[in-house]
Amino acid sequence: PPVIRREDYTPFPWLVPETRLDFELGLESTRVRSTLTVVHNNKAARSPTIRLDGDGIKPTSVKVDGEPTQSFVMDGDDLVLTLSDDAHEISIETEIDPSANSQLMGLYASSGMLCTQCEAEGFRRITFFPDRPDVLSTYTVRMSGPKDQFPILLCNGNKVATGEDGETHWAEWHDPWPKPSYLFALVAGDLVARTDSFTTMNGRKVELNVWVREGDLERTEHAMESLKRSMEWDEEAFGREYDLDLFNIVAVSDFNMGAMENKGLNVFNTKYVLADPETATDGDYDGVEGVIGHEYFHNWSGNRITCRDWFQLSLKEGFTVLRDQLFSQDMGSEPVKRIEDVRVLRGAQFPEDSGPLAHSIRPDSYREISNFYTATVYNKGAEVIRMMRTMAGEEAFRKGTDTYFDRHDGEAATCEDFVKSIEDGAGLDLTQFRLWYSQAGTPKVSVDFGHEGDEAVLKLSQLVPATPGQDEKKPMPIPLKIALFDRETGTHSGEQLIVLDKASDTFRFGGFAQKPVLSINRGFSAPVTIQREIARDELVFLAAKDDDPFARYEAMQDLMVGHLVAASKGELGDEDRAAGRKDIVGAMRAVIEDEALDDLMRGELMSMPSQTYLAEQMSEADPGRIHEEREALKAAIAGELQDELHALYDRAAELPFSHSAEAKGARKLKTLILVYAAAHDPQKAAELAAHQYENADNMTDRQGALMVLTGIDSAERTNALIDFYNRYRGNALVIDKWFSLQAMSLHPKVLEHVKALADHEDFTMKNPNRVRSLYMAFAANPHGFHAASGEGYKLIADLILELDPINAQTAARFVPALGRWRKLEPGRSALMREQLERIAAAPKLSRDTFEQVSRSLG
Ligand code: BAL
Ligand code: ZN
Repeated sequence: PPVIRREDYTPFPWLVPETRLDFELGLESTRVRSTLTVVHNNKAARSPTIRLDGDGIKPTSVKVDGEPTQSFVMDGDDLVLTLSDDAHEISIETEIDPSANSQLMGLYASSGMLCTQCEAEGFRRITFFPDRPDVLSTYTVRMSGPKDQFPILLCNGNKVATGEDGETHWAEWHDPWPKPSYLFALVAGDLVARTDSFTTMNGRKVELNVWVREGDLERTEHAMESLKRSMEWDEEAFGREYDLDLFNIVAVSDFNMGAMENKGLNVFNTKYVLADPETATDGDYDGVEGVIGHEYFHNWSGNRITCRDWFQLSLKEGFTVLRDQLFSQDMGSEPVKRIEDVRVLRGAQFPEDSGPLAHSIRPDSYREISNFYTATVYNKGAEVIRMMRTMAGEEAFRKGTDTYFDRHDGEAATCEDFVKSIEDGAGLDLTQFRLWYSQAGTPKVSVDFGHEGDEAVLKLSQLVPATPGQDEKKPMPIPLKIALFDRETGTHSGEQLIVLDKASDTFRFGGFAQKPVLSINRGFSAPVTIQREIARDELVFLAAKDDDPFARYEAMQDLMVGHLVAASKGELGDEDRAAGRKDIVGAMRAVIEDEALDDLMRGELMSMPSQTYLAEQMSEADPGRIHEEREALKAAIAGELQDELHALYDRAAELPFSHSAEAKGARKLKTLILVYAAAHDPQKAAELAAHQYENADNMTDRQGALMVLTGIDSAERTNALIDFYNRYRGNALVIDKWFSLQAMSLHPKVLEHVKALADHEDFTMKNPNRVRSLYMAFAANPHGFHAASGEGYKLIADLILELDPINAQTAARFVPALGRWRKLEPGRSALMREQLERIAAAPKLSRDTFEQVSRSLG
């Protein structure tokens, strides 16, 4: 497959002001007639031909200006038409089979309904079109089909006409806002809606619908409330008002992504729409709110202003992730949301940045753009914009975003357009900051903190590591929020923002007769790794006293990370191990006893660093050793703090179910305490967990208990797994949890369990949620995936090979797990690489999987 390069961008030679589509819908056969008005693009070089992208489709008729023509050729999948003048009307007919579309790109069938997914390049599987984001067109769409099969017919924009003809009915939709083809959407099926309305700041009354299968209607309240909150928040926080009279959300159970921001017709994975206390956890509720917000916010950051080309993906995704993060921060606990977001970044993006698939947030080349819907483009993209906000301050940043929206509304813009708008609107100089868009790799900031006379002296240096294709890096501006704590009083005289923009620099702070304690990268102001020698007692101090919740969390994490990394490397003697544990237990006790903390935050402070994060701290990780040490530390904490943890559990268990922060915090603590208990006294923990399971009146408690039970070989485990399955049989989202919990478990036979689950009657390769529920969960379970025999790697490689012809996009998402071979001890490293080579040698790999595997081996 060819490599596509950012530097090769040229504007399309034709404009397509109007697009008319006519669909005769059928599950097995849908006829599509498209009519495009095309005019020469004055901003591009003149061309006698027009290339219309296609993917696996054939034209059954091609007309120019109403006359059948033969003046076209097929070039691979594309249709290239010769045109004699500057303006024409092109009409093309195609016929597609949605029921055969297992890739879930383009128009496909899902449980009897028809729906579409066009981003990034799915529209070309429906009809021939300049399928690139800088070709904006106004769409009018007519669709017709059997009334009984497709009673509901939806498309972008507004419904302008409907009619019936015997058993068939039709609807015509018009979207007044010019859009690229990736934002086109159509849905036809037997659906019901929860309907509500929202009146915008300028008085536009908008009809809101959340469309689902009949039995799911009761689980849509939270989605609707989240939508209304999103609409209101975007007006207040960013001055953005909705721009149509209708906003539709449709939930679909077969979906590659989380959701899709099609103009006026968002299509969602059911996972991010359906929620009730019986079947959805607190995390699921937060997920629904966050994704509903994210897709809604795209209406401005993505739809009104779209991307010039796919290299600019972070323009809409990075910015929209930041917007959804700020929204969720405002709706719930700001510090806890910040910690969660940093955990996602470190868990998914840092490994990407330090591995073979590292790329900058604005990549320079790709073979398959689907492979670049990554944590780097999304989450690091959000962090980069967050840094601008931190440097500008909230008010000036808002002026910057206002400038961006004013200046580029209606355009297909670039990341450079965004940076320039922030620069002009917020009054920042971002010349050097632009390096964050072009350089990959997580910067390492080394900290040398000393004391001279009455000055605290902070020496910082930065290193941006080499990444594939980028050997040499330049220093980038790194905004670091810091505070200097007086050890005696436990206070500081104010947070400061310093910007490290050189390879190394020294910052001096006067007025310190004694060396203060340094709190750095507060709020995670920069997406970097901080490397510093810090005494354990200073970490204990910060873990107890830091007034920045993130920094306090970080101190707790650092305390445990330092201990576990040294222990896993075999660097700790008995005495050091005991001393380290004592400090950790002491800090944990202080957190339990601190009455100023709420339980959501307490839960964060008490959480262990993940196995993946620990592995990332080592150049050659031994997952088996890390697992043992992590379990041993858990057991030690649970043993030392038995009474405190019990008392905490009992206190938490008294709170009745509600969605309040208090009740959510209590639920988080209960399961966390079970996790600790399981490492210390598995049988006792199994009894406690079984009790929590049986008495649960909500999914958070029930799932938490089952999660702990899956790791303990016991009768309680078997009973709960059987009960859970029978209780929720037929509810796909909950059965996904049942698969996941077993695949994530700490049970010694997890590998065998996963193999058996793949043969379960409810398992199917056709549904991405189900595939992910079993195999993504397993690939993220170091305990099973990194089995010393290499069987875990083989299992994932087998999956990739089997899934690739069915759903290439989903298959390719499993490759990064096998790309970590350079960071493993030699035995596992060789076994993992072997599996990548086996995939690479397979005939007929998709472009998606081929690209990921070759980069991973490269
Ligand atoms: N644009 C793809 C799905 C999302 O990021 O919202
Ligand atoms: Zn998005």
